Amino acid sequence: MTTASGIMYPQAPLLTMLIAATLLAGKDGAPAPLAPVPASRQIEWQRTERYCFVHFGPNTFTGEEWGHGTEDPKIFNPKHLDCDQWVKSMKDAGFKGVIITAKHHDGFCLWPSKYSTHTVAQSLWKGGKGDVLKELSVACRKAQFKMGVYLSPWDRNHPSYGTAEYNQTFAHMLEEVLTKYGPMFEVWFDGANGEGPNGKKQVYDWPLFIGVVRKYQPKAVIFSDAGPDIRWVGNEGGIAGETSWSNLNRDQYFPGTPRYAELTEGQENGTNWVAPECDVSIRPGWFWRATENSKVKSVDQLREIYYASVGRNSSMLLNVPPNSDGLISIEDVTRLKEFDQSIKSDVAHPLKPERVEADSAFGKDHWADKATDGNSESYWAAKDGATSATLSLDYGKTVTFNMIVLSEFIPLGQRVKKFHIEVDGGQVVASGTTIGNKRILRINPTSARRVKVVIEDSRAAPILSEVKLYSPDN
Ligand code: FUL
Repeated sequence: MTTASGIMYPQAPLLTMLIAATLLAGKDGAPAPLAPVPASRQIEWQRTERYCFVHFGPNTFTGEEWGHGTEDPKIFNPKHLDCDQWVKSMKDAGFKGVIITAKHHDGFCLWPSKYSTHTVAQSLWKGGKGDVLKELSVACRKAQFKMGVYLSPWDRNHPSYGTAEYNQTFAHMLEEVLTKYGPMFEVWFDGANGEGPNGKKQVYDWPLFIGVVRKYQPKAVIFSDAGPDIRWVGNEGGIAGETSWSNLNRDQYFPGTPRYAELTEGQENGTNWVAPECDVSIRPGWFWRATENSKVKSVDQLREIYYASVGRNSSMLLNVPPNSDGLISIEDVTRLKEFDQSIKSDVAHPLKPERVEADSAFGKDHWADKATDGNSESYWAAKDGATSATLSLDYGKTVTFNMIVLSEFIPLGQRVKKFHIEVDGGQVVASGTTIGNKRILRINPTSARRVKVVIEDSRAAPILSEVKLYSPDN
């Protein structure tokens, strides 16, 4: 399919998507999917929820954010590099994967690429025999941790940048990265497109690049401002929209789009499934600097980001940049752990309802209790044709809660447009627009015996796989 911007995105055939959704939906005659629906790689990615970014390279040694590409590669020398330490710090804090800047805008390759003379092979590190991607991939495999790569198309070093030849070079580099280091869960394409060493800008061959990823890593999701699989959220603060659609009119955007503000909310009737990802750094900069060791984000800041990303139908991609020794600094390691403990304590006391009822259901296999059975593959579906519905929870006694987690069953499409939560006597304690993969609502501690989830408006019959309330204490 050729888009308005001239980019061609290979599309999953509609029939395949429908079959996949139907298989996932159960045996008893399930509700029909509502397009667009996610591909299996997108569903898998959405469940990853939070994972880390690693910005690492010559900038780690110069203090630059955007290296010029003229840096002496010898400056890259992380003498104590320990990828096991990175992975352990992240995994111990509940993160599920890591995406590394294999090549940032300065063009320096963290692996010994055959297609560049600006790589680890020209550095002093390990006498030019080192390979950061190799070390990270071994550490990830050992820890069963997901790995992804960031590869900047913009290259301020490569002599062929700005010519058609560069597109081939970039495709070869991609091929190296995607064939030598095991499975990748995500490939991250930066939208920045500046001049190369010859003063020229590149016209990128996106169909070529996307084709290489699909060929060698078909299970990886591809990120850019415009997908094709997942999109930038439109800011680098880690904040998704209060309204957050996975649906996007993808053909209207391209990497580097000036209309990036529209990416925050997506579009209710968007043509493609391209959910938002929230990238944000734990420090002021993307790369490590000694002067920013005291500026690591607080637990409260990280909590706000988590609830505004994972809690709003997005994912949290938290950048934790290694220092010039090649280690994640103690300040960051400690903060990651504190953050994890903090969000885990928020969900330490789930409440179990005694009875669950709905004003309608699609059939007995999709009755109301499927929304509270703790199984994300089962779901409550309102009757066909309903665009509003109510789920009523009775806890049998007065309970106190301060958090509500709602999930739609996304394989059948994102549907809910408007909802509220009310308690005994009809008092509304929370309200919102979209739900999507996960919507987390934090409220002041509220006591009630009965709680209603009222879906006021929906694109098609509402389908919820999870409704869960949490108590602030035992
Ligand atoms: C931006 C880049 O220009 C920044 O340096 C950083 O890598 C960020 C994640 O994406 O577009």
